[in-house]
This record gives sequence, C-alpha cells and structure tokens, in this order.
Amino acid sequence: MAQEWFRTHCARFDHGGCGLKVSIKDGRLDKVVPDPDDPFSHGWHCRKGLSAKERLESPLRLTQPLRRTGPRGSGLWELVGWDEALDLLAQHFSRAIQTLGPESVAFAQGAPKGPEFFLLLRLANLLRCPNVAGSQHVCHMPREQMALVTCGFFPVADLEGPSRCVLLWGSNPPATNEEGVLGGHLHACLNQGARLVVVDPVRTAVAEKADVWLQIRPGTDDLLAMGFLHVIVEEGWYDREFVEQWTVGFEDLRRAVKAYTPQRVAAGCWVPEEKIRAAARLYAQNRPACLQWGNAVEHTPRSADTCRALVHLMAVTGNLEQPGGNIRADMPRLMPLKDMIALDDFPDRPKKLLNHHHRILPRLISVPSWMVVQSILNQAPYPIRSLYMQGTNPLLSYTDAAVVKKALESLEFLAVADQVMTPTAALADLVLPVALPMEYNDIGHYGLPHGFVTARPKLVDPPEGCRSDLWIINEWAKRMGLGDRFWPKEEDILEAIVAPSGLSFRELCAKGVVFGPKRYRTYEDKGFKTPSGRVELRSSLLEKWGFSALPAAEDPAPLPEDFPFLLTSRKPKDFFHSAYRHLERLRQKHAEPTVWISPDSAARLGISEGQKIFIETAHGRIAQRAHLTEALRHPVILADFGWWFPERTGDPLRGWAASNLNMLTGVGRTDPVMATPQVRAIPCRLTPA
Ligand SMILES: Nc1nc2c(c(=O)[nH]1)N[C@H]1C(S)=C(S)[C@@H](COP(=O)(O)OP(=O)(O)OC[C@H]3O[C@@H](n4cnc5c(=O)[nH]c(N)nc54)[C@H](O)[C@@H]3O)O[C@H]1N2
Ligand SMILES: Nc1nc2c(c(=O)[nH]1)N[C@H]1C(S)=C(S)[C@@H](COP(=O)(O)OP(=O)(O)OC[C@H]3O[C@@H](n4cnc5c(=O)[nH]c(N)nc54)[C@H](O)[C@@H]3O)O[C@H]1N2
Ligand SMILES: [Mo]
Repeated sequence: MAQEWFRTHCARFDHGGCGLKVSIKDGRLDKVVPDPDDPFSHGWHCRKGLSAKERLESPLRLTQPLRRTGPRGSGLWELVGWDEALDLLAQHFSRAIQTLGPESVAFAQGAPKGPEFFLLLRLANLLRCPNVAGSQHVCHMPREQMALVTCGFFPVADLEGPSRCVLLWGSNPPATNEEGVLGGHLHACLNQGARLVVVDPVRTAVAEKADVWLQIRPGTDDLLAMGFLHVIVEEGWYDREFVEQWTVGFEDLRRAVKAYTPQRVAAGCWVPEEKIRAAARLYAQNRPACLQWGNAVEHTPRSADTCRALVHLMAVTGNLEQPGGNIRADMPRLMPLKDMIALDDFPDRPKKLLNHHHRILPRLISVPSWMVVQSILNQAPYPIRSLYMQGTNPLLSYTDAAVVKKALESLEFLAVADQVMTPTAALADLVLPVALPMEYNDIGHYGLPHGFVTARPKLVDPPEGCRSDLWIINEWAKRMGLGDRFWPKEEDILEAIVAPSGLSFRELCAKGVVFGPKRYRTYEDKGFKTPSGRVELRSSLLEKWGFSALPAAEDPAPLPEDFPFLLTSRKPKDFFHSAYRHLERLRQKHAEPTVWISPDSAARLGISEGQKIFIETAHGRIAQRAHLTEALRHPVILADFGWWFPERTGDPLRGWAASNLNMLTGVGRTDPVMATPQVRAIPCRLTPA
C-alpha cells in the first residue's frame, strides 16, 4: 500500500510538543521526521520525538489488563478483559466511598500530559473526593502561584518580542523545552543578538554561550535572587515610572532586600561579587529582558520565596507585559478549566484538601504527593485506602522512595495505568495498558498557561488491548453512575474542549496549532488582577493567608563533615523522568545511570572515569557511574534522576532502588507556602562501590 504523510505533534516526551511529519504504511507507523513548516517548533526536535515508532512497537509494552494473583509485587498476574477491569475499578471505588467516605480513596498523576489530568480531577470532584495527588508542588506551581498572587498572571518569557537580554535561571530549555519554551526559540533569540545571563551550577551547552554565567552553589537561588534585587534597587536600575504607577510595597521591598549585599550573597552562593553586580546590571539595563526560569528554582529550600523574588525582579525592571519581557500568554478560547474539572460541584473542596490541613497555600489544584503518602501511612488526618494512578511512577518520582513503597504496599487496592510494567505498576492489584500518542485523538497544552494548543490526531490503531486514559476515565465514570456528567465517546471530550474556539477537532488538526491572542500592557486598561490592581511587591494575599508579605532568603549552612559533597540533579535529556529507558535508540546514548563529578573531587577520592560509586545521604544510598567533567566544580555533584531497569525482567520491581535518586531525598523540610520538599542541594558523601 502507498505511504501517506500526516502532520502531528510530539507528546509525552517532554514539555515541548514539536511538529512532526509521520508516514503511515499498511496501517503502521513508518517514518517520523521533524516538520520544518510547523508554526510552533519550526523544525526543532530531539531524539525522543523521533523514537515514536519504537515507543509504539516496543515488545515491553503492556497490551492487556492484568490482575494480581500472587502476593503484592510478586509479578504474578492473570489477564482480564476490559469489562472486568472496569467493573473491578468501579465496584471497588463505589464500595469504598459508600462505606468509608470519599476521603478514603485517592487519585494520582505525575506531570500532566494532556487533558487526561483534568478529566481525572473531574471524576474526583464529582465523587467529592479531594485527594488528587500531583507533582505540581515540585513542578511549575510555585512559579505560577507566586506570580498569580504578585501580578495576577503567569509571566511567560516572550523570546520572540524580541528580547535584548535573556536571564536563564535554573532552566535548561535545549534539553527540556521547559514550559513549552523550545530550545529552538531560545537559539533564535540568541542568534538575533540577545545578551544572555545563566544561573546554573553546571556549565550546560547554553551556559557556554552566556555573557555572564553564575555558577551558583546549588540551593542558594533564594539568596541570589534577593542579591539581584539589592543591586538593582540600591544602584537605581529599576524602572521608576512603572514602580511608582503600577506597584505597591516598593519601599517595603527596598527594606527587605537591604541586607542582601553582594558581599553576603557572594559568600553564600559561591559566586564572585563582581559577577553578581554585572549580571544584575546586564539584565536591568538591556530592556526588554525576559527571565526564563526552570525547575531548579522550586526544588531548593525556599521555593515560594525564590519564585516570588524572581517575579519582583521582572516587575521592578519594568519587564512585565512588555514585548520581549515576560508576558501573559492567554490561551485560545477553549472550555474553561473550572468547567472541565467540575469545580462548582464540589464547593467545600478547599476545606477538605489535605493542603488545608497542612496549612499551605489555599489555591493549589492538586495535593502534594507526600501528603497523600503520609495520610496512607499514618491514617491521619484521615486514612486513604485505595488509589488510582495514571501516568506516574511514584517509586521513582516521589521523594523518600522507600517510604512511598511502604505506603503503596499497605493499600487495600491500587490500580495503575501505564505503558510498561514500571516498579510502581508491579505493586498494583490491577494494571491497565494505555494507548499512546498517535494511537488516539489528543490535544497538547490544554490547561497550561503556554498560550497555544497543538493537535495530536490519531494516526494508527493501538494494540488491541490498549485504551487511552481519556477512554478509561470516561468509561469508568459511567460505571460509577456519572454518565450524565461525562461523554458518550472519548472523541466527544475533545470536541467539547475545543468547541468554544469555534473549531471542530478536525479543523484544529488541519490548523495544527492555535495560538491565543498576544497582547501587551493590558494592565493599562484593567490594572493587574490583584486585590490592589497593581503588582503587589508586598503581597496582601499571602499576608491574609498567614504568610510573610515579603520574600526573604537564608544563608546556607556549611556542609556537614560526614556529608562533604553537595548533590544536585536535572532532567534527563534523553528520557522523560523515569520513562523510556526501554527504548533502544535512547538507551544507546545514555546506557547507565551516571553521576557527574569534577576531576578535583575525583582526585580527592581516587575515583576514575566510569567507576561505579555510592552516593549516600542521610536518607539512603544508591550507585551510579562516575563521569569526570569540568562542567561543575568540587564539591558539587550532578546525579541522574529516574533510573530503573525495564530490561531486568527477572526482578518484578526491575531494580527500582539501586540507582534511584529519590532513595536519597526526604520530606523532612518542606516549603511552608508550597509544601515543596528539597529535591536538590542535598549534602552527601561518595565512596567507590
Ligand atoms: N529527585 C527528583 N524528583 C523529582 C524531580 C526531580 O527533578 N528530582 N522532578 C519532579 C517533577 S518536576 C515531576 S513533573 C515529577 C514527574 O513524576 P512522574 O510523572 O511520576 O514521572 P514519570 O517517570 O514521567 O512517570 C510517568 C509514567 O507515565 C507513563 N506514561 C507515559 N505516557 C503515558 C500515558 O499516556 N498514559 C499513562 N497512563 N501513562 C503514561 C510512563 O511510562 C511513566 O511510567 O517528578 C518529580 N520528582
Ligand atoms: N528531556 C526531558 N525534558 C523534560 C523533562 C524530562 O524529564 N526530560 N521533564 C519535563 C518537566 S515535568 C519539567 S518540570 C521540566 C524541567 O525542565 P528545567 O526547568 O529545564 O529543569 P531541569 O533540567 O530539572 O533543571 C534545569 C537546570 O537547573 C540546573 N540546576 C541544578 N541545581 C540547581 C540549583 O540549585 N540552582 C540553579 N539555579 N540551577 C540548578 C541544572 O543543572 C539544569 O541545567 O522539564 C520538562 N522537560
Ligand atoms: Mo515537572
């Protein structure tokens, strides 16, 4: 049969969604190539996206629902049909809710991958269950929520403005396409001559291009951000007119940053004083300038205050809502999120959330995953006995992995929907095999403040026994008596989401990408969406909720003698968190878990290139292979995140603990506002294995 070409967008490989051209032959995927005509990615792509065929055709894919027959985690299963699987889910959850109440069950998803996260929230809300565990508290939400309280919108870097200066803070877009800002967009902006400041403990490929690279001591971003504000305020580089007309609390901020002198900040952050001044000036003097922040700013001790100080930086330099600065990226008209998640059906949700019990910010949409884990283990403030998980692998991705395992093992019922038998799925009572991108109709970036949606049409049939997450939730909901609040078919969900745009799903696919309106300085008409209508450098909302109205930072403690190294991490370039170690093409490039250490550190310990070493923290010990590199400096090390071994099929849990970074993390200290545990900047020691 002839080969036919189609256009679609990459999905579930990172935050991007690059345009791809896909050829289909005899009903099967044949070739996948980048789409140079895509209006969003313009041909930018990575190895992951090009592995789509391998992902669909992997022999390790799950293709039938499985029910546990042996002890939990024994790897003993029987095949069941979908009818039986859905009945089991529905009967179990209905019974649990009737007998123990809706708080006794929970749902979980990791990084949202498409509309399925919001459909899961809808199901939970209609069941009046407040427990939807997510990774939002370590992913994006500290940034988003601190921006919302300060300036009323999520400020997105407008690289195409064009910008005259980019401040890249704990973000690595060429490897992660973080927040839909593609590495390609950043390259284009730099090629047009924008200046570049990079804040990163690692000399990344993009740090090499920087005018100023601040090789920060991991975990001191709060201090450095306050130091930037100090320089800009004290030296008078702020935008006086904007500050006067459009902010409240500037004098309070001036007092708050006074103590963070470059001298003090330099000592804490291990960055020369002069470089701090130079970087702050470069950013403040080259307007418009945009700040692109990443995961690192919220993985370190004071996540909320770090994020808030960075919003202040955008504000006082007059870069908010300016072309080339940090702008509002309004979505195209789609079904409002609050309707999709049926928020109005559960008015007392905020009070029922574990978030309320733990007294964190009242606006977080999901429950920080560790709270659900503790609730399972401690049965307080209420016990959670049953859990449904989709698109998440908590044994690898939640902090304190050993405790997570204990919690999952103690559940009465655990169901997991995934594409392969992950260590987490191996602990389940019921495992559901999912259809993958290109095997069902889907849209990208719905519900995220990225300013656009991408079409991801179905191009091939999934394996016979696989179903999309959308289908599973929709059908499950019907069996829970919620048919009238869900949709007849899976496709109807997408039509309903897209309808307000005036398009059908087919029409969206024909366009490929739909952007929201790009508008600047909207505050001139309407003010900012805060209680005062201005940017609140002194936050009335945080004050009202019992938090400090102004950000503060801490000087880091010296490293303890028994843990003299400082462990940090980043997202794997060739994988998505813990996923895709089973794809040959990706695994070839990155065969084993690897920890980067400086030649200086290695010499002190007598460690050589490629040697297996133990990394040990107060929480646990793992092994990874040493790679010696000048990209970081003693005593900082950069370990791989997300490793397990899908090929170790003899072990039901697939070597889940041996190299798992989250064996080394804990929830001893969490951010008071956002509940973020510290996942980077952890004191550790190294020994040859
Ligand atoms: N130490 C440490 N911990 C971290 C982080 C860190 O940097 N360091 N990062 C944190 C962050 S930012 C995040 S977002 C989380 C991520 O946490 P998770 O989302 O739990 O991480 P993943 O490993 O991506 O797990 C996703 C699972 O979904 C499966 N999957 C892929 N596509 C689909 C699909 O369409 N449907 C279903 N049902 N399953 C699918 C994959 O096979 C994989 O097993 O981890 C957090 N944890
Ligand atoms: N390839 C790939 N892409 C992904 C993902 C993936 O797993 N793989 N995950 C997606 C998800 S859910 C997220 S949240 C994003 C995250 O994407 P990014 O925000 O880009 O986050 P990371 O790669 O985790 O870290 C960014 C940079 O922070 C640096 N860093 C480490 N510690 C510190 C520190 O203490 N301070 C500072 N300033 N920098 C530090 C690292 O060296 C790294 O270069 O990526 C998304 N895209
Ligand atoms: Mo994330």
